[in-house]
Amino acid sequence: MSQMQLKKIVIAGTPGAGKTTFIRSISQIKTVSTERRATDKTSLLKSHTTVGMDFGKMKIYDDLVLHLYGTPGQSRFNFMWEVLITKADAYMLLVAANRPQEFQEVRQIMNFMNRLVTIPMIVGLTHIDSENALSPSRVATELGFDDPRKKPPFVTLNATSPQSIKKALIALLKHLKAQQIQNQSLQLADGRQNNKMIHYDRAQKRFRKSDFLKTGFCLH
Ligand SMILES: Nc1nc2c(ncn2[C@@H]2O[C@H](COP(=O)(O)OP(=O)(O)OP(=O)(O)O)[C@@H](O)[C@H]2O)c(=O)[nH]1
Ligand SMILES: [Mg+2]
Repeated sequence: MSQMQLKKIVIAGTPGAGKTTFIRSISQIKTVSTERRATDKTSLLKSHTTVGMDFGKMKIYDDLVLHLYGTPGQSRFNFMWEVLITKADAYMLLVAANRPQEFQEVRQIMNFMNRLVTIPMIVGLTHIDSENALSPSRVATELGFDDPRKKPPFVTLNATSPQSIKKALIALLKHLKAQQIQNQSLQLADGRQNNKMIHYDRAQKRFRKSDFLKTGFCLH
């Protein structure tokens, strides 16, 4: 029997990017959340905001479990960003593709994290169904990823859709695995992307193990 692996994944991003919704949509346990009524500019976007953290769990199969931590988006709670990111194996930065006025704040979040940790991260673009959404390449440029070698993977998702969240998590796990292999100076045997449609069992809130074979975390 192989050893159970637990990966701690942080979901970061500006207020309203979709962090709480993401974790609620995908968690297999009742999530822990710390929402309060929004009083400042966040209230223009939505009624409630996270003031502590979100927590959810996702058992991908018996030997791979994800713990998902959502940060508060507001920078006045950045002490929580530090608490969460310093324990994380990887993080996903959610960026609302339709709100370029927040990209400066997004960069500040990245800088904050990068000062504390060097862990794999990917960008998850949300709100791409909005008619004002910028394309992924435009967002990458606006966020300052001019050098393709330094650009993290970009995925698109809708935080209300478990199917799209799953694809985003697969991309993150692949990236994490690739970084681990790179760190060990080994070649990634299969770097091909898995773009197949993925089966999600709504009743059991569970995915097929085979879907995750290509992440490299399933060794048998
Ligand atoms: N149309 C659309 N709505 C989305 C998408 N992703 C998230 N949402 C909605 O956007 C809102 C996001 O709210 P939250 O999940 O509370 O955002 P948050 O990132 O946790 O925000 P804070 O806790 O304030 O930092 C919710 O109403 C979601 O239903 C998307 O891709 N498209
Ligand atoms: Mg939240």
